[in-house]
Amino acid sequence: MVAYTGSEKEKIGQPSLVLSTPGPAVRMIQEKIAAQLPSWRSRVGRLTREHGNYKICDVTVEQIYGGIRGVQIQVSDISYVDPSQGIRLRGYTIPELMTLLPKAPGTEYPLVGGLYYLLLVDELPSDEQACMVEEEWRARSTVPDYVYQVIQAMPEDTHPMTLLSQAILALQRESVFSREYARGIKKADYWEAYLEDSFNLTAKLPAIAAFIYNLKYRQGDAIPPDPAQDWAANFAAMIGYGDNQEYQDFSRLVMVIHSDHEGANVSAHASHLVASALSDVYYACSAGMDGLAGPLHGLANQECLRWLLDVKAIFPDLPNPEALETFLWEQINAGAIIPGYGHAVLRTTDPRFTVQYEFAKKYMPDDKIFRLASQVYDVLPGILTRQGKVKNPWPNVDAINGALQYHYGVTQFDFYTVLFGVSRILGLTAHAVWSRALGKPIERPKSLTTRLLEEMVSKTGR
Ligand code: CMX
Repeated sequence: MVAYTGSEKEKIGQPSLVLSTPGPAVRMIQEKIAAQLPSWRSRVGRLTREHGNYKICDVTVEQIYGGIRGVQIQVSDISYVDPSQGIRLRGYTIPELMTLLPKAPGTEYPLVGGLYYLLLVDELPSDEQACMVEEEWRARSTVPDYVYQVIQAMPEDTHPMTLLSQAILALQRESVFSREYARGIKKADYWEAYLEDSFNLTAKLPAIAAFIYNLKYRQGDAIPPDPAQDWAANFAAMIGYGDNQEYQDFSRLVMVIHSDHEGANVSAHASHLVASALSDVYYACSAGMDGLAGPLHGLANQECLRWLLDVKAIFPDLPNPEALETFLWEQINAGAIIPGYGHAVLRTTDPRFTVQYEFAKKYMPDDKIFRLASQVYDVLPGILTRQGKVKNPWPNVDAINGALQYHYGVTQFDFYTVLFGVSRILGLTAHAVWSRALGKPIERPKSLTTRLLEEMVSKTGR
């Protein structure tokens, strides 16, 4: 039995987490968003009114059967993936964010509260504004006991991503939006309730993730939150890294870089689709996590480390470049998918890979798994390019994350996607708030049958 009990003793059926009045950070963000809304609504209104019939792209049969790849179906003003440059969050590249976001005291790594402010408000926060978000998170961070009980009730071998998704779904009973919607809240105000829910959910994520970690890998040995720490460092502290400044910095880095990757990747799109039905952010984020849990998406980081460890077992003393090249060719020729390489949109090395690579070069240059990951990076893109099948031969964010976690002793690789997920919910919730603020409708594209497609193409004679 786990020692962790949380502190809220409440009766099922009585939502109690909701703050009756928003705290200062939420009020500040509400005001900032409200001030921008007239201009955004008029821009979007003008585009749809005056250019509603403007054709953005054609969709081919190949695209319909091929994962609607490249079809521009979404607008995200929060982030954009430039195929040749990588992600920009509110226009800022990863290196710019690492420089410009307010820093946690005593370190050169950002406060994640500052990033959340930027994602929501579209302006770089001052130190004070970033600290206000952190403070608001602190005030809302208590997780109700029943959420922990849901997690504890699951069989021991349940994947941590399932537990994360279930915990978020369990929290749905706290939804301010669902309660206010039932009371007849005006459509123009939906976003404010979404913002409340978003703060409540994101505030609790570090404690939920730490609970899952401690339950699964530390015999349920809970470590209480450290209110002196910021959101990301507090998470690190709650899984046993309270005295490890380097891991806390890594945690800050991880939470910034995984937060968003524009609006049409699997987790973002799943979450957006669910929220478009006016399901609240808990439903939407749980759905987003279910998509992130797939091996072609967020689970790839756990697969990457598994693969690197397999390679290391074959070459315990690190391979020479020729031996590694021969081995990789054998893998590719046998049809293996090398996790961490390739991307549906990117056509360059993922800057989220690069920033972790630089971190590792600085703090763990001699770590054997990192050196192996680095050797693979030297050789594999050339092989994938020569093989000619892969559209992007370069590493993505997942290629190296596990190697760094492993170095610090977070060796349970099935947990890595949870870390990705906790960060990604920052982006999912920011998107959800803005989708409601701009009054985006329910999504309902159209599906066809193969026979209809055959009839359509037969008319063209080709
Ligand atoms: N190793 C070997 N072959 C690969 C490959 C890789 N890493 N990535 C793609 N290919 C192959 C594909 O299987 C495909 O082969 P077939 O034509 O025989 O089916 C071919 O190359 C073309 O694929 P693509 O168009 O370049 O890639 P997709 O856009 O279809 O898929 C992705 C993109 C990421 C799913 C794919 O590259 C992959 O599976 N990579 C490994 C998993 C991974 O790292 N996922 C994390 C992505 C980041 C994220 O979403 O978080």
